[in-house]
Amino acid sequence: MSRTALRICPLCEATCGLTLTLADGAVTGARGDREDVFSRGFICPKGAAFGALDSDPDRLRGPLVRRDGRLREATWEEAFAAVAAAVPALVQEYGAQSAGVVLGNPNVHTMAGALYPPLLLKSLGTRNLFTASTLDQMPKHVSSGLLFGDPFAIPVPDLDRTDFLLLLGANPVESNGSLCTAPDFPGRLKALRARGGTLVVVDPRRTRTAALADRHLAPRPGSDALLLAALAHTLIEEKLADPGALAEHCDGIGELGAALGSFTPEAVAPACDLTAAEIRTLARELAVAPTAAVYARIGSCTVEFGTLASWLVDVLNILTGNLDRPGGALFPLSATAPASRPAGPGKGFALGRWSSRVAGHPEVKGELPMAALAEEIETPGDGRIRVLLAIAANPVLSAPDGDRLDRALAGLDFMVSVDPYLNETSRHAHVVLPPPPPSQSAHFDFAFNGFAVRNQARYSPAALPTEDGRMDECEIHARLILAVSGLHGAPPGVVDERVIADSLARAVADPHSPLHGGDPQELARLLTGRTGPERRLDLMLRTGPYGLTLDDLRQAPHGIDLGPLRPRLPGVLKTRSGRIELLPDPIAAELPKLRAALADRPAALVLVGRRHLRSNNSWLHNVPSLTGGSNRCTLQVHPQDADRLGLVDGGHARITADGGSLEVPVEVTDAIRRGVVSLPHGWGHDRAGSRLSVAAAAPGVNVNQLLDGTRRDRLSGTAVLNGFPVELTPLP
Ligand SMILES: Nc1nc2c(c(=O)[nH]1)N[C@H]1C(S)=C(S)[C@@H](COP(=O)(O)OP(=O)(O)OC[C@H]3O[C@@H](n4cnc5c(=O)[nH]c(N)nc54)[C@H](O)[C@@H]3O)O[C@H]1N2
Ligand SMILES: Nc1nc2c(c(=O)[nH]1)N[C@H]1C(S)=C(S)[C@@H](COP(=O)(O)OP(=O)(O)OC[C@H]3O[C@@H](n4cnc5c(=O)[nH]c(N)nc54)[C@H](O)[C@@H]3O)O[C@H]1N2
Ligand code: SF4
Ligand SMILES: [Mo]
Repeated sequence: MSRTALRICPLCEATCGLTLTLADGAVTGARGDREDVFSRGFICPKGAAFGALDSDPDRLRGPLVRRDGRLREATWEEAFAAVAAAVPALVQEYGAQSAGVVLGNPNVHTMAGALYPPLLLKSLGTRNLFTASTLDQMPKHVSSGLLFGDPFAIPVPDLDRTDFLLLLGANPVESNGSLCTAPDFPGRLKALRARGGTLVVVDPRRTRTAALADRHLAPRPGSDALLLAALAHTLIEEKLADPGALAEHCDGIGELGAALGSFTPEAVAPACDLTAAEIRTLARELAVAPTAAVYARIGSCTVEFGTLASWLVDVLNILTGNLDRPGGALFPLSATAPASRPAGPGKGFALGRWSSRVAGHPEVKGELPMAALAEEIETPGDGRIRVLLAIAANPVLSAPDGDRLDRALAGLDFMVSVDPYLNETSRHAHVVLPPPPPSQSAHFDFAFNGFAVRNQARYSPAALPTEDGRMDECEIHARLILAVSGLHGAPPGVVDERVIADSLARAVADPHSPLHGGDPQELARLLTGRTGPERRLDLMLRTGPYGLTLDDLRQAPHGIDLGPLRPRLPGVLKTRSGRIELLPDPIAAELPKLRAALADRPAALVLVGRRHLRSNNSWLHNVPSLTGGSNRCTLQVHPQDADRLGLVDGGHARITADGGSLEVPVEVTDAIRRGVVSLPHGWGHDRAGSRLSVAAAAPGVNVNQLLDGTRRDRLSGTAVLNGFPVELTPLP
């Protein structure tokens, strides 16, 4: 007998609703849920492979504990007892800073990852937090923090209503979008063109997204900040800037012209390898479009001037009057956002409140750069990281210089991995705690609803019961928190009940909360969830801006549509001035470095990454239906570069950069511009002790081995992963 169940897909930021077919306690099929209020039936090959991924035989079924140097199967009780025996004692002996926490990307795709890491950090009392953000979007958090006072106030392009979309360094036809949650991104781009709108794509590769565009510009990688500065300059110089009603919310508009003075199209054109005329035309088009949105992602973030580029994106949206208006770029409002408060001055956003121990890297949003993790483990002295908790993180492949990190992890006194796979990183753990497959967990998108192109709320209860011998990931996190806090053995529910009690105490005392003046105990009894995390979700919904409850979501299994994005200024602002701070000091201080970069001689050959529709960072190469075909770890080279360097399609090359060298198969293609090569990340599955049988058969190479981690976006600590110089030599 088969039945169906609905499940929001956790594999990318599009959050599509899936209809799973279930038989004999397993997922036998997945299709798009046509009634889903947001995704309306859209699905991609990864979502369609949900069943195969869910039942991957290499997924760990139970915990592993290291004994006599080897990881062996153990009971959950033994696993948490091992954590409880090791971590509090080490922290007691060496201090709170001897513990480090690494949070990887899938934490934004699980309820556990949203609800528990803040509590874990608080229990440990450490400042050594490293996350995928400093390999990704941290520049955007910093620019939003500085502009709007809130690092999470990230405007998203109003895809469904805009007349003009300028998209830089993103390939949503393959990635399905990022910091812009939009199921069927490709369909929405086609709809934009069908309604007479314009799409301009800026990417050194002719991607599938670029193929949909009215115009594709292929500048030199790393030059987006210059291009965007020249666009802003042109708007000001040609008197095309018209912030309209935004002007009353902005400080610093007047100073912007002088700050960007030297970035004329003529000055930046050689560095970008575009013509000044192309840049001026683009600025004029942006200015005259009835509505327009500028949107930039990975290719503009993980570069040397990532924060400046991220800032300039919003500067352009402001100068053209498009920020916070329909058809422009708006701030979403998720159902679990804290209740809004009256506009006015806020706490602001500070950088560098503390620094890393070894190299003195400034803290950003409470984090240290992932690229500094290895040195913090290796370098002797007080506060050296001896204990590491890695949750849904595979930095050995995702971060610069994986070999060094690999050695560093091997030297830890104690390491815990919360991960379904024994892979390049978790193989170093002393205890591995595997979450169940996604069919056995409930789902709510705490993170992505805040970046969605339409306000909506959807909840998926677990499609299948937790299999015998498995533990829900929320319970794993709760027990881990208890084990590191010396409370091993306490019922995991106490973790949630404490959060609920604290949140209720705050809510009833907060005059802006819908629960103001209530009785906390009474309110706690009202919460309807069957589990701790469900009760916490219920509470967040009740205190949220739409006053929803978990029951409301349960009664609407295809989701609740909360309407198109609406203007939210000045309510979102939390700067000290209570206004948009258009030219914040840290940005102004960085601009001379961008100006100086104009004089740099560009490298002859630089490398950029790429994503494939059937991949997902470092962990989807173990599903047979998602591997093979065009999803390969090849080095893409332009035909003219191949000729010049003596490389042939299907041949091999040695590629060398700061961090090391690799042997790679060459793919000659004119879909990449001259002077640029591309290698995808997340490969290199050939390390002993991993259990990834499919991935190991076609391991690929780890592109991040080409980096030593010293190239960074200074303001955000984000690693440069795109546009770094490489050298190529043919191999026989
Ligand atoms: N060169 C280069 N490097 C890059 C990038 C690039 O573009 N180029 N991109 C960067 C970006 S944007 C990111 S976000 C990072 C991502 O890098 P990471 O943060 O390392 O994330 P992933 O590789 O997605 O997966 C990490 C781990 O999560 C585990 N996992 C999967 N599902 C679950 C789950 O439900 N629960 C738990 N607990 N674990 C789970 C996987 O087995 C894997 O071990 O890589 C970065 N690295
Ligand atoms: N299929 C699939 N989907 C994914 C992922 C995945 O691994 N696979 N990963 C997920 C994650 S963690 C993230 S963060 C998102 C990322 O989502 P996107 O930001 O859309 O990432 P990419 O598809 O890597 O597209 C980045 C583009 O930037 C271009 N680029 C490189 N350098 C530069 C530059 O200097 N300037 C400009 N203008 N362009 C440049 C590259 O050629 C590439 O086409 O995707 C998510 N979705
Ligand atoms: S686009 Fe993303 S969310 Fe949608 S089915 Fe594919 S992987 Fe899942
Ligand atoms: Mo990412």
